[in-house]
Amino acid sequence: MATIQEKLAEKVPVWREDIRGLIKEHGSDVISEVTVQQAYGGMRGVKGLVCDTSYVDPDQGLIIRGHPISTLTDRLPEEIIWLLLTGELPSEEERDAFVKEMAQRRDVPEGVWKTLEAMPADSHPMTMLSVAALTLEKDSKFKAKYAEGIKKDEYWVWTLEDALDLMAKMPVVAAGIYRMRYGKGERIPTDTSLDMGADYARMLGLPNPNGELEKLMQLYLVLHSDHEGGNVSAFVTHIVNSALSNIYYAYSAGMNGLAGPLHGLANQEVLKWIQKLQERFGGVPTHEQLRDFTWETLNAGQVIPGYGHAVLRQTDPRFKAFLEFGKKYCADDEIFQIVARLFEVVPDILKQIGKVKDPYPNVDAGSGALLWHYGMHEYEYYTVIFGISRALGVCSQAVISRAYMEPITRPKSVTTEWIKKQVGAA
Ligand code: HAX
Repeated sequence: MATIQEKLAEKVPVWREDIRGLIKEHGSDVISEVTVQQAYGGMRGVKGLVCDTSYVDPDQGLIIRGHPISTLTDRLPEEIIWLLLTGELPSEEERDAFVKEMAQRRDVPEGVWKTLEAMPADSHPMTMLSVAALTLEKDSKFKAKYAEGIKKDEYWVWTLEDALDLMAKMPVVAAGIYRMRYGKGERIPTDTSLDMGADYARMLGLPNPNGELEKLMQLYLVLHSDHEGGNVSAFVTHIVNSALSNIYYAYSAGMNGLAGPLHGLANQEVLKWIQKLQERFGGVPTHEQLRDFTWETLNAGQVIPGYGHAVLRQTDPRFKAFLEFGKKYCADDEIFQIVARLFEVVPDILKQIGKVKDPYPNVDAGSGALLWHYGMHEYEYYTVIFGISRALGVCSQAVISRAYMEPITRPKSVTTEWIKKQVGAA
């Protein structure tokens, strides 16, 4: 049995050699080209980034290290961390030891709580999450080692230490934010005998009938963990860490991107939108009423939250996993029923308007309904859970980038004048 540090110490030199050979043999081969449309269009489809932790197939959805996400839904978040970092699932023995190791890293310094308590009482919970990550920064092991003067080929070792610390602490921080921000009473201390997902569910202090909330949180942390390298939170984390700003700075920056309504805030927007629906029609609307409301939203120039994706072109398998969970545990819940019914109505409408490339639900379309069912009605908080899950992916990506000894990220920008000259435009 190996520890994660030993496993990576074995693999990193092999990966490096492989990439060195690839660059040596094929360094000047072309893998992508950029059109004018792409340069002004959010670089959609431009292949200029490497991410080996996961890949999003337009039709199959998220694939983590070769495993489709639908095959990983019964795994613990710790197993996913191991998979993201090493490319393999842990043995049972490795998993159990790693769960224990991660539990030992959960302590959160008092200064973090004091900082959060000093923030305005109506701060957005995502702002609190980002500030908490920055407050933890003072203890960065990478920063301390860098100041001592370590070699570049060792950067990954200390980035890994920071990454594991951060991933382990953020659920504790997030549960503390929930209780503080919404007046739920004292913080509930961590229980190091539990895995990350179960402990997080317990620290929230919400009803947990038959352990269902624990199961939901384990699933939640797994499903949102990673989504290749080009999404806003992953890309931002990658860029900031490439400047050797440590993982706390980089993750905090990534979370500021996740807080946008076109990215991680969409789960909050979905719930708001569904509640408007409920208010308007009372109870679960008919298919016809849902159709009218969807058109009304579109005609008002707004997007349908939870639908569409920059890469996916089919129903997100993560949405399907939440739908299955809901059918199993809360099929009678009104909000869940609306989510399920919207799935029957919205794709056809989005297909009709023509311009939407992916008319199907993404992960955010279903997650909020389940949280609501288990008593978490503060939907502004939902993105925080996305954020602590996304720590798994973005931090693993940073470790791998340092393992590959990638340089600072610095693509070239050009001016409109330059583009006009280049393409011979008037
Ligand atoms: N409702 C209405 N219109 C939509 C739409 C939706 N759900 N999704 C896309 N469109 C529109 C776009 O606004 C765009 O219109 P304009 O040309 O008039 O600007 C057009 O369809 C083409 O967009 P696209 O190429 O299909 O989509 P993008 O890659 O530009 O954007 C988004 C992808 C996810 C941002 C987009 O689908 C959207 O805004 N969805 C709603 C918000 C949402 O659910 N976000 C969460 C995504 C998952 C995620 O990252 N979670 O963190």
